[in-house]
Amino acid sequence: MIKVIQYDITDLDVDAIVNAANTSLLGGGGVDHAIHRAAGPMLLDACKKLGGCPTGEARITPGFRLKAKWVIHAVGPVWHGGDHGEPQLLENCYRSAFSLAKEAQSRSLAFPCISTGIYHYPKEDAARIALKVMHANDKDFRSIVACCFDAENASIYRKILGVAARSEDD
Ligand code: AR6
Repeated sequence: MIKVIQYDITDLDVDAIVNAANTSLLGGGGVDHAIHRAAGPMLLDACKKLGGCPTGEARITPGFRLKAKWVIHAVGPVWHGGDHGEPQLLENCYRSAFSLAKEAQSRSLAFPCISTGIYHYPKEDAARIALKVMHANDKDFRSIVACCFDAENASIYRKILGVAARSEDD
């Protein structure tokens, strides 16, 4: 089941949360900063051992102080106008995250709106890609959460999914 909520992903009680990371995996701003702050310094130590991650791929670490058991660090593309492979890279990044979540036997998984902040991917285009990959994996999870931080993303996701705002309470 796919749910849309407007919330802080670091506070979610799910098996795994996805981070919108960069290729260094060594932290940054936005949701990456929030996740590292909430998980504690052991997360950075674990990330250092991974040696980075190419754009369009993902890596997994424990969640340490988070409620989530796992953090899946997915590297979305920076938006450079759309003809530099951005849609395929964004799709690959969601697919990689799902595949790691399955390997870790996660049944519930939450995503931020990858690439739509500092990386400036157009929100509606990004949401369509995210929801397409979420639908393709829906049957393998008890709950897939599109965890939007801003009202604009939440409303875009709900519009595409065709659900009313109160669906987050379902
Ligand atoms: N919970 C859920 N979503 C959040 C939170 C939160 N606590 N905080 C921000 N968001 P961004 P990107 C939303 O910029 O565009 C970092 O420096 C935010 O509103 O975090 O993929 C990394 O290290 C937006 O919708 O990630 C990379 O260098 C979404 O998360 C770079 O930013 C993604 O915004 C990645 O840029």
